[in-house]
Amino acid sequence: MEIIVTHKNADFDALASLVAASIVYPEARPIVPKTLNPNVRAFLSIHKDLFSLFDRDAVDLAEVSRLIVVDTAQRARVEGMDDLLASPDVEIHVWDHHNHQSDDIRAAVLNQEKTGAVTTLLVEEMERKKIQISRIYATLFLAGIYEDTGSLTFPGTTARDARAAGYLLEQCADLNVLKNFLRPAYGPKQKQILFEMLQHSSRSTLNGYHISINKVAVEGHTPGLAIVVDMYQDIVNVDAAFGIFTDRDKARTMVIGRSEVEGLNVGMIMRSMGGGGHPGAGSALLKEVNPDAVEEWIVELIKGNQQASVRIGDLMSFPVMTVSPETPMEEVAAILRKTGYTGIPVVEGKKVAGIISRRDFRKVKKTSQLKAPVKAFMSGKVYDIPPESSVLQAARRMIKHDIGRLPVVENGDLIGIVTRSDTMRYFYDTLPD
Ligand SMILES: [Mn+2]
Repeated sequence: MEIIVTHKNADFDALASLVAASIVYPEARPIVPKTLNPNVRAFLSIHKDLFSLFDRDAVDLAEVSRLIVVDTAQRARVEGMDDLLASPDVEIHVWDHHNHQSDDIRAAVLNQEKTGAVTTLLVEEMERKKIQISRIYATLFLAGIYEDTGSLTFPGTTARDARAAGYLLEQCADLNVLKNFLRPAYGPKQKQILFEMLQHSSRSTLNGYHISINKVAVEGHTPGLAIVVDMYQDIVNVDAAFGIFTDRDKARTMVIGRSEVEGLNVGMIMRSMGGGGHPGAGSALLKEVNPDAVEEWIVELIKGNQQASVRIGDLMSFPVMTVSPETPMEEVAAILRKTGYTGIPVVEGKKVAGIISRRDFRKVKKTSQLKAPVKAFMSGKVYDIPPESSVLQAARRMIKHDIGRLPVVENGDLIGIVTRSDTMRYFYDTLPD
């Protein structure tokens, strides 16, 4: 007998790949894990009979000669299969997209690729084998791809995921069904927490911003708190809102913040507390803390105006590699090649006279022109930025003028340079989940 298994706490990618594998391996029985994510459980409560899934108790593991594992390659994530995973008589096939160092399932056949969702690999396989996919199956597979790729927006998304999603839409995957099940968990528990927050809501003004900080007791793992804080901020209508969610039994406190104003960087505040995020949203998980102390800590961090301390002057690189207007183009080319920079300022004394970038080399038509001074090819129109501007201002400036770097100028003198990747690194600090 052949069986298909996936990891515990199955998400949509796990369930979708489990079902997809049962099509690719028509003899194999897909086994539903005992633990499922809430939205997957909700989906299965309506759809379970459509997919001929098996409970583990319904199969005799002693009969199994081939084990197909999807969406993980780690033994610890697969429940109740230790004997099979260890048995030399069982042929193991793995379909996965994670590639962890701790992968320890020894597979006779390993299909492991760095796609956003593992369902993508199985959909490709079905397409290759020209297997028809019905509308309900296409919907489930698309849910798998969308969940693991954040509807194709997460950085780990690949072109293959998008292509597979396109193929499933051609097979009439139903986006209305998806919308209902993929919606992040906002259920009675979350509603209750929001209600409690609203009952005790208070507003204060700090550094000119309207702030609301709310402390709530929660029990056990509570997903969807970020959405609750989002809705809370909307309703109380403040510049920034913070939720301090404490689980007393586990001595754990989750802090979630949300800000709508540029001057109040929640990501910075959360980083100071050991968490992370971006300017508009962030979170931190704290152990053994008193919620009142956490509230004071947040107030202190806002008062200390942490976010205001991040100015372009802090982010810029210096000293700046520059050339003079008389530098020959070939020398500039050599510098760009050596440093990997895409452009450098041209200066006279400390004043920026222009910028020369790789793009400007397109104006060079004859080799002899490489002997000419850079001033003949540089762009004289320079967009610069003062050191006290915010990162967002710098990013907007670069986007508006389609340039990759801004000289930082103070009292007319060049003091540094800031690039698009500097601002990107600042904004795209990872959000913990
Ligand atoms: Mn996955």
